[in-house]
Amino acid sequence: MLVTGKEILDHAHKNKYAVGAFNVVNMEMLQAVIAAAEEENAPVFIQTTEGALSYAGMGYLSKMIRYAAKNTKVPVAFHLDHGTKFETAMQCLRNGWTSVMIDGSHYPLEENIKLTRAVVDAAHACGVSVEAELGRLGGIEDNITVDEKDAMFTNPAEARQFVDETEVDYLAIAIGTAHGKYKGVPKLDHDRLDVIKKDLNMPIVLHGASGVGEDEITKAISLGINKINIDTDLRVAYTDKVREILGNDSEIFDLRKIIGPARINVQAKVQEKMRLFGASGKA
Ligand code: TD4
Ligand code: ZN
Ligand code: CA
Repeated sequence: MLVTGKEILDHAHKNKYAVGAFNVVNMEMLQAVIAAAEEENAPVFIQTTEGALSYAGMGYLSKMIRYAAKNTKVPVAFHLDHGTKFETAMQCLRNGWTSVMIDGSHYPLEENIKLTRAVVDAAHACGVSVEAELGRLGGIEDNITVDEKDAMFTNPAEARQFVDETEVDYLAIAIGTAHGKYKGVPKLDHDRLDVIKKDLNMPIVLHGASGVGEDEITKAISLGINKINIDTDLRVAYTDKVREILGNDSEIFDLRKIIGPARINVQAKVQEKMRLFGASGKA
C-alpha cells in the first residue's frame, strides 16, 4: 500500500516506535526490503538519494518502487533522501514519490528555512510529505568539547523556529551520528533529543544509524525518534554475501546465484532492524 510519509510517522509518533527507512539502488535491494516488511508486518520507508537516481535513473526507480508499494499490504512511503536541490524535489513530486527530504543543513539557518519552505509549499499542494534537516551530521569523538558539540548539533531553539516557519512534517536532527562506518563507538546526545522532542512534539528522524549500538538506538526511540535511516548496514549485508560466494567458487557466473543470496541476506538484516525499532506488527 503506497502511503505518504506523514501517515506512517504520525502513527509512529503517537505510538512511540520508529520506522526503518532503507536506501535502495536496484531491484534486489527493493525486493529484500519489501519481503522483510511483509514478513514483519511492518510499515516502511523505501528511499532513494540523488546518487541512486543518477545511477539507476528516475524512471526505473520510480516505476519499480511504486509497483512494489502498490502490490503489498504493508504501508510503504516512497521517499527522496537528502534532496539537495529544489529541482530534484519537484521532479519527485511529478514522478510519484510520497515523501521528499530537502537537505539545506549546510546552509545558514535563514537560507535553510527559505529553501525548505519553498519545497513544503509545493509538496503539500501535491499531498506529499516533507522532511528537512537542521544541524550537521559527523559523529562525536570522545574528546569533543561542549562548544564543538553546540556548533554541530541541532540547537533546540533554532529547531522550534525552523519548524514554525517551514511547517515541515518531520525533522532530522544531529545528535552524534554520521553517515557510513564509524571509527570509534558513537555516543548520542540523548539529552538534546529529549529537549527537542518535548518542545516540537512531532516525528523526529535519525540519520546515519548503521553502526550505532542497539542500546543507543532503543534509548533514542524511547525519547522520540520515529524514522531511522539505514544504508551502510544493508550495503555490507549485500556485498559480504557476494564476496563470500565469489570467494567460494571462482567459476560461478550465473548472476542469480550471486545476487539472489545477497537479497536474502539483506532481507534478514532489514527484519533485524524492524524488530529493534519496534515497527514489527505495526502495519
Ligand atoms: O541518509 N542516509 C543514507 C545516505 C545514503 C548515501 O547515499 P549516496 O551514496 O547515494 O549519496 C542515512 O542516514 C544512512 O546512514 P548509514 O550510516 O546507515 O549509511
Ligand atoms: Zn542521511
Ligand atoms: Ca553510520
